[in-house]
Amino acid sequence: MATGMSFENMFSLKGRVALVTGAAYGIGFAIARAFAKAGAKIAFNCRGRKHLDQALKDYRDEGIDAKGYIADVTDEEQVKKLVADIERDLGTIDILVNNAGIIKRIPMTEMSVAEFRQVIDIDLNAPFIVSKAVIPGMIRQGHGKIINICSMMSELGRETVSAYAAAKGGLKMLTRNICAEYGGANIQCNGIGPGYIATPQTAPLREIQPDGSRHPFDKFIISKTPAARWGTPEDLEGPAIFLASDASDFVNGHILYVDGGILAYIGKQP
Ligand code: NAP
Ligand code: GCO
Repeated sequence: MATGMSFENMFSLKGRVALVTGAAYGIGFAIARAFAKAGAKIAFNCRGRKHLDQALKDYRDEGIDAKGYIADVTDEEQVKKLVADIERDLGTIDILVNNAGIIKRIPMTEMSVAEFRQVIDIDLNAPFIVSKAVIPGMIRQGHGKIINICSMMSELGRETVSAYAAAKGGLKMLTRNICAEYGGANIQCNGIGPGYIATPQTAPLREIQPDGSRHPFDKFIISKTPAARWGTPEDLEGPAIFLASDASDFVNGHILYVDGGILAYIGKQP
């Protein structure tokens, strides 16, 4: 409980074991790096050797001794092994960030069922699988923090992202349900809903056009965002540390939108 703690201890993650899924690059990497700066021991996974080796080098370059594992978060057996390996190498997981995710931008009537299922599998089923594997250890040790990376699409729809919106809307409710089911075990499960963040996932929306002009979607996002810019992965560091630390011990089942104001804004008047 944070009451009476010094400011530094309140936000410190010293000695905590954190698993950030899909943290070889992008938002996951920035969150893991921030946790390491706050004192946490970092574990991350990704799907292939090439990304793993590059990420281990990137963490080392930042002075972070992260442990990296190859594991697909949609595969329950691989996830069980991942959690067991982390417990062996670092100890019981104190903080889980369900960050791994994909998007497919395809109009709904053109999207195959297999494509829809793949997005749901990675963006919604996997946070269930990983949380399920980690919660028993958190119960045994008497505390735990789970952060689910949600989206603007946990609240809003748009053309071409039906599967992603369905998954991220579901993830918001999985977050609330984990809070409801395990809050009594001193587990806090919250979400972060990033706005439009400049990462590989959104690179196609920011591509410079053949005539040298900016992508129309890029201009659209700037006009929809009161902060008038894209977010950066670093914008998520403070909110993630807050939700991983003792400072948020009575915050549970909440989605913290970190969106430069998008959800507060109806859009520019004509
Ligand atoms: P990104 O740059 O595409 O990174 C996604 C990460 O997820 C990659 O490291 C990828 O690893 C990993 N991953 C995907 N499927 C996986 C699987 N089955 N098993 C293990 N790892 C897997 O995306 P990002 O923009 O950083 O997004 C991170 C999270 O934030 C996602 O959940 C995304 O939906 C969410 N988000 C992003 C934005 C944004 O504007 N960028 C906004 C809101 C929410 P591999 O190397 O194995 O492919
Ligand atoms: C899209 C984007 C979004 C963002 C993010 C918004 O195509 O609309 O990729 O879905 O990545 O999730 O919060």
